[in-house]
Amino acid sequence: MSETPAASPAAETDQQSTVRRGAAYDSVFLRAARREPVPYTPVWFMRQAGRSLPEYLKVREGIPMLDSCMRPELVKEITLQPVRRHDVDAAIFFSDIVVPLKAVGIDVDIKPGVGPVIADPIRTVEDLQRLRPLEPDDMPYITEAVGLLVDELGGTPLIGFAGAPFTLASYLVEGGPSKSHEKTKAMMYGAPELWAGLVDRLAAITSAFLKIQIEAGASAVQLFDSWVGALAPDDYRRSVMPASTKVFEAVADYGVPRIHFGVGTGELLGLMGQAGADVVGVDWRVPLNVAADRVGPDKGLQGNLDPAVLYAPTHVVETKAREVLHAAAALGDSGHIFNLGHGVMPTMDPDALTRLVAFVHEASAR
Ligand code: 1CP
Repeated sequence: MSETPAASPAAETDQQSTVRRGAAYDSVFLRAARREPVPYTPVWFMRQAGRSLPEYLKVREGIPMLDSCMRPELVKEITLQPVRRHDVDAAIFFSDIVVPLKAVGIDVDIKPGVGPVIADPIRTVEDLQRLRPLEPDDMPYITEAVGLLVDELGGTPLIGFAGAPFTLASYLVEGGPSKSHEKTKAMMYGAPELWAGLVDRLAAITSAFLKIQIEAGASAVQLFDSWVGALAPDDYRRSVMPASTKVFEAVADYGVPRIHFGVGTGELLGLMGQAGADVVGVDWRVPLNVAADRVGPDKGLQGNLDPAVLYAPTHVVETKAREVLHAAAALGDSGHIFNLGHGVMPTMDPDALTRLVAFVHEASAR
């Protein structure tokens, strides 16, 4: 990380922002995402900023989750914590997929131990009218936090992110976390026009959220479609993929790598490869050499150690991590970003993650 003092984001010119974005351009993470040769495999962890770290629990004490996302200095500190601790190759911006929904006026709260809860779910054409477009001025705190972070991170890239239309729609329609997504699917199957209107509005909100982060200096973005694995391929292709493709197209001109992730997506990997991302995230159920065949040529892959492996002894973690690296050799010399198959769990030992980063760097050195 750079020692340079943070410049005031308000005083920043477009040119400075371009220069600052440039600082991470040759980082191992961005090179791998562009499928350029790398000296070792880069690694970061989904949900690396958060509940597994005692220093996170300390700074969050007494501050509700969504309030914390609106405090730039706090967002900066939480985003940097795992970078300092684990020596990961990228920072993921500390926020949440529902933050832009709150910014457009949806009554959403993140309840501890539950997740996002929506006071008035969206289930009718009238409800849909409440989902207005997201304007850059709706989120000055995001622009400020990204600016502070990019100054501090120097050559370490910052990954911006957003929720994909299907996963956001699930929270909005169900009213909270759901295992079966039955109300969401009922709308998708039973009211296709309403559904199309919903995912279209969400695609616009998500595109705007990603643009805000990229324009402030994020040098890669990840679209989280965490729950899309609940769909059959034909339904995904018909009812969801066009909205996700709109998001990737909306940010294509910035030239920053676009990562696309979901859980349980083994049967969807081919379509996700076509949806428009540069890198496809894979959970632990499909070995990366098989995923490479399904996703198709010219795409990077991210993943895919089973997060639960981290609870096993170190030598087992290393054996399993080596298997992931071995499977990724199918991609050739580049194009693999090491990650877990899903997020860091709250009870995980942070030291096991630090050891894993060092191991991946060492075992993959070329
Ligand atoms: O009180 C707390 O500490 C709240 C826990 C928490 C945290 C740390 C939530 C609530 N969100 C976050 C931060 C967060 N969420 C990040 C930050 C950066 C990082 O990864 O380190 C990111 C990228 C997200 C994205 C997110 N939020 C996703 C997609 C990623 C994934 O894990 O699949 C999803 C599905 C959410 C919704 C959400 N927010 C919070 C929870 C507990 C959930 C999941 C609830 C559910 O099971 O449906």
